[in-house]
Amino acid sequence: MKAEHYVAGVFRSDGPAFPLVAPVDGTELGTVPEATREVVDDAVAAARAALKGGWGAMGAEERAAALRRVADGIEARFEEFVDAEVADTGRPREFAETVDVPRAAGNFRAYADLLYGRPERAYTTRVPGWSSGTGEALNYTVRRPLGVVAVISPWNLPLLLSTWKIAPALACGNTVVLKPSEETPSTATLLARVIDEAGLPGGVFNLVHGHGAGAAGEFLTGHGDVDAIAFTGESATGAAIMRNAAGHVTPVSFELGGKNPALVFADADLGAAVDGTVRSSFTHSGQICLCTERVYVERPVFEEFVRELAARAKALGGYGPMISAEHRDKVLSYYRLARREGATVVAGGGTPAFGDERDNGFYVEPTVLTGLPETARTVREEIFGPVCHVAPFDTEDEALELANDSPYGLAATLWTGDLSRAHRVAPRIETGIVWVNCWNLRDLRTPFGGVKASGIGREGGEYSLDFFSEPVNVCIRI
Ligand code: NAD
Ligand code: 6OD
Repeated sequence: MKAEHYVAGVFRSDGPAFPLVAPVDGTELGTVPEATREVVDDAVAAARAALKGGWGAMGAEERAAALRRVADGIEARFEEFVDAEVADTGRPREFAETVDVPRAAGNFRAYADLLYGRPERAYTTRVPGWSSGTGEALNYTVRRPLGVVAVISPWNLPLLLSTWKIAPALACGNTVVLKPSEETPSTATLLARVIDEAGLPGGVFNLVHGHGAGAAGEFLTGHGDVDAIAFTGESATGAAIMRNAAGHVTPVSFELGGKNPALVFADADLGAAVDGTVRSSFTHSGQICLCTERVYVERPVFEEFVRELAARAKALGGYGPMISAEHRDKVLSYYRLARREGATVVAGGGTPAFGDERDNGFYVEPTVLTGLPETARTVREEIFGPVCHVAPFDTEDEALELANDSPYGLAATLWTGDLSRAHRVAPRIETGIVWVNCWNLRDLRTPFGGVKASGIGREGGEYSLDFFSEPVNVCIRI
């Protein structure tokens, strides 16, 4: 898969090239062109021209039909998308087949449906004046596109997360410039092909490749002609983007990092809680923002839970690598830090030896830790690898205090057989999402996002449409 920029409906590969490395075995997959400031300027100008050219004014039905053609196009190239996502990320093929690619098509269909079925969410009132003497007025609200939207996406779910923003942005009539992660450019390039084939006018969707700080990401998010920024990635990157965007007061929607807690009560189905925690801590080798890194277990079942979880972690096979050598080294540095901080390593804690080419890849072992104080950096900082720390608690209040004692607030998982407890505890957890007796069960219409350092705003269904469009009040004096 050759990574290319896509600007004003034209594929190009200008800019210096950098290597794309396969995380499974460290080999070079190809090269990626690094967008210069000129390429970024061209992309933003093309997006602006396409906006003026009528995309924003197009009828909802035609825009929805265009989004559906993109969804169909993704499905028509299903295997190519799977191959590209597997090559760039090293994830198990089944994950790309069942999550990444179907969800990407689903993202376009979901927003086509919402758009098509949605009359303008208009607040219309005809009322006597707000205060005496102002007379009667008719107030109504129209929603218009924000304009040119910059989408900056991470490497962990490259296609799923970029389409999660591109689809609603386009649905609302905006034009888009996407900068995917430099680690995972391939499915973005394929998406540009699909969008081209789907006949969207040139400039409606643009793609620029390259790095973030001091490069394409920074050029784009600091650009004076960008009207909004939708970003998913680390909290520290979000802060840098915010500083950069402040110069033009560009609005932002942020999905950021997490240090997600799971609470396991003694009244839970313990088998289900262990199964669920294996999924929530180790899926995609912990490289999903929703993954659990802190597990709190009620004391009577603590020992049994740890024993079972450790056994399952040790037996895990077929897992994928970390995205890069750099990220593997970061995760391993936390494994060493955990030991220095006094952790008991009950499973994993190092790198696996496969005896084949994977030994040149960027793998780390699924790891279960216990025995750390809540002040330990290992318990407080996002690691973004296949690792969780398990600690006991005695009361519901203590469990809540532990869960909420974090700078992050993205997602929590609650395991209990007591319905009243579920309803009592869930709203008191300071995260944007609480899953009860499940994990990552997604409905694309629900609000998705984090509180505290985990994000700003919500995506999903109407929530995305709210961010990607601007309400305008029209007041007519009668
Ligand atoms: P990252 O922040 O390093 O990079 C994300 C994107 O930002 C990349 O495209 C990168 O090139 C770009 N970027 C980096 N510095 C930039 C800058 N100064 N200006 C503009 N762009 C810049 O994140 P990552 O390592 O790719 O992804 C992992 C992180 O993303 C984790 O922290 C994870 O929790 C978070 N994440 C959050 C969610 C969520 O929904 N809350 C989802 C996925 C990932
Ligand atoms: O499922 C989604 O819509 C979503 N935004 C998932 C984010 C996962 C983070 O890594």
